[in-house]
Amino acid sequence: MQSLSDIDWDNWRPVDLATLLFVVRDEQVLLIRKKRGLGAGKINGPGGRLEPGESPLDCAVRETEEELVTTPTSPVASGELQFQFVDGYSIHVHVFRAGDCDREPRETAEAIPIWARVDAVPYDEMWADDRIWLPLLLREEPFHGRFLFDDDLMVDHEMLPHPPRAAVPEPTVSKRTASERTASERAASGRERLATGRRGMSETPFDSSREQQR
Ligand code: 6OG
Repeated sequence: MQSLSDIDWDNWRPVDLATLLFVVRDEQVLLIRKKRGLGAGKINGPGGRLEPGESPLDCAVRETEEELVTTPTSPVASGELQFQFVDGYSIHVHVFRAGDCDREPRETAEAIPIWARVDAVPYDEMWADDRIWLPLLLREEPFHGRFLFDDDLMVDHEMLPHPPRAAVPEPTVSKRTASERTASERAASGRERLATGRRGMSETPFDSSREQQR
């Protein structure tokens, strides 16, 4: 697996579903120095993996409360990120944005809060993909990105032309082969399957020994 084109995105199933949430207020964005979990040591937004039966929005709010002891105000969906790692792990991240939070964020066992100016985001200390899509979130533009990582190294990336949206019924699609379908139809049906949130259904083998680190 060397590039995104090696991946069958129509049948891609993430091992994990997760969230990120960014409070943007007064030309500043609320970030965290993450103390544990996937990406420990890096700067990121608050967020984490969905619990069984939990919606992405509920997860984003819960994780922000757990990590920073503050509740985001009226979060809205901003974009989606699909990450494939070459070792077989994969994670689909729903990203939210909020205009405020109800009290000043506090350090916890999981995270240290950092308010960064929107024109001085510390990308050098963040995952490599962030500098591609976080500017879109800050400009309130929807986004949908796909990324291939080898550990911390971003091997390939692609921003799709259309933001994810609810899949529309495709009554005629089943009569055609996949190659006859348009790219947007294929993308929409893939998103529909992702929206069902089937966890642990990766097409590629997942090395569970790595899960400890994650
Ligand atoms: P926990 O281990 O905290 O859930 N995450 C990523 N975030 C960015 N910006 N880039 C990536 O590139 C990421 N991969 C994972 C999503 C994992 C958290 O880490 C985020 C979740 O908030 C590879 O339970």
